[in-house]
Amino acid sequence: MVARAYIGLGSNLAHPRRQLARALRRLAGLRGVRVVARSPSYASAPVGSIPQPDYVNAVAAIDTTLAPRPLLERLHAIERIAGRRRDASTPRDCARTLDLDLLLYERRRMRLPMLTLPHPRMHERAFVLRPLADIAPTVTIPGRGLARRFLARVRNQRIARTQIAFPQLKSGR
Ligand code: PH2
Ligand code: MG
Ligand code: MG
Repeated sequence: MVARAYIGLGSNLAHPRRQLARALRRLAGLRGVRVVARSPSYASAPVGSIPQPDYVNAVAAIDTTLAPRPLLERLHAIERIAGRRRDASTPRDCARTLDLDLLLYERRRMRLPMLTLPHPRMHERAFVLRPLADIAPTVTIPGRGLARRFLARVRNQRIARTQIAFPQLKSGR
C-alpha cells in the first residue's frame, strides 16, 4: 500500500536554505519514501510569540509505504541529525535548525500524544498553505475542506518566494 503524504519543512537557524536542501535529500533517501513534488522555498516571518529569525519554509509531497508513526519517527531522526533538540523544556515555537512536520497522510484523521492528523495548525499558517497550494492546489484538509480556501484568512502573515529556486535533489553540498 502506497500512501500520499505531505511534509512541511522549516528552518530558521544555521543556514536554513541548506538545512532544507539537506533534509529533502535525506527524506528522498529513506527506504519506503519517494519524493514526488517539492514546492519552491519561501521566506516567512516567525509565527508565534517568541522573537526569532525569519524562517525558510517549503512543502514536499511523498509517496510512502511507511505508516504514519514510523514515518514520523524517520522525520524526527532527520531533525536530530540536523542538531535539533527536542525535550520537555524547549517551548513549542522556539527557533530550530530543522522542523519536519507530517501535515497530511492520505485522508487520515488521528490523535495521538506525538501525532495529530491532519496537522492541527496547518490551516492557520501561510508558510504551510502557500507552498502546499503550489504543489497540491486541490488538496483537502480532512474535516476542514479545501486547503487553498484558508489562504485568504492568513493574508496578514508575511511570506515571500525566495529568489533562488529550491535546490535540486541531486545537487551536491
Ligand atoms: N514553525 C513553528 C513556529 N513558527 N513560523 C514560521 N514562519 N515558519 C515555521 O516553520 C514556524 C513558525 C513551529 O514549528
Ligand atoms: Mg514539528
Ligand atoms: Mg512545526
